[in-house]
Amino acid sequence: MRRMALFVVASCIAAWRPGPRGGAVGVGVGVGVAGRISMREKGGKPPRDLGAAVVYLEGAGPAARPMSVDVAISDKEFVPRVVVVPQGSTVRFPNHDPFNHNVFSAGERNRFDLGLYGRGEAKGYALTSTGLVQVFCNIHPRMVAFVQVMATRYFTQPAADGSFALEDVAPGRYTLHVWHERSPQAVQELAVGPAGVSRLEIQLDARGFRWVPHKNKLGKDYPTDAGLERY
Ligand SMILES: [Cu+2]
Repeated sequence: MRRMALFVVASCIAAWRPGPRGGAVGVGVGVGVAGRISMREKGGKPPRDLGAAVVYLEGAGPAARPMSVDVAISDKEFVPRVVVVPQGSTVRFPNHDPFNHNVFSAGERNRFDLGLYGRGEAKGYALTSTGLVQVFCNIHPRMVAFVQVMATRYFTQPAADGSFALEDVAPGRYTLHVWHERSPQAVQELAVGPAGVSRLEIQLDARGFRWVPHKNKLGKDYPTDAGLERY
């Protein structure tokens, strides 16, 4: 019974969400924006992680409901390595390793330090500012995760083959961004007409990528023996 009531409420919200300029936009007005990304790799190798890109439209649009997302820590890796969430969402980092981690982010916005915690524990943080959040561990310098925090619901991640589709986009003018950890960001103006947009082709380029060490949570270099981490 309760589920039914929730469904009705959700339907009403979906039918009359605010439009980009504050007016009401009915269901069925939104259109699709679809395409495919590709990436040039060093040595002409085939791209290996197109699904870790983030595709989004910058511009007016309705916000998505904040959510709670888990990024697991397993075998000294964040899994998944890249997530995209609506503004106000909470990201939790459950530790599955039999030793401690110290998850932190040292950016200007969404700065946090979850402190040391061990196996079976999970700590999280609510991301109130939009933009890219780089998440590190203060003990293990190779651990990195990326959280893209979005102002509107016009975002997605591609399938493994690079294809992507945004649904129910209000016609208008936007800036399309395609972000990937190993490529300069692709940015282009995008006019979305009443028929939507299909067959966008966006090329990324990872050939110039190289790993750059980052600082620890105190802004210092990691110890030079951090590669031989002891737990
Ligand atoms: Cu760690």
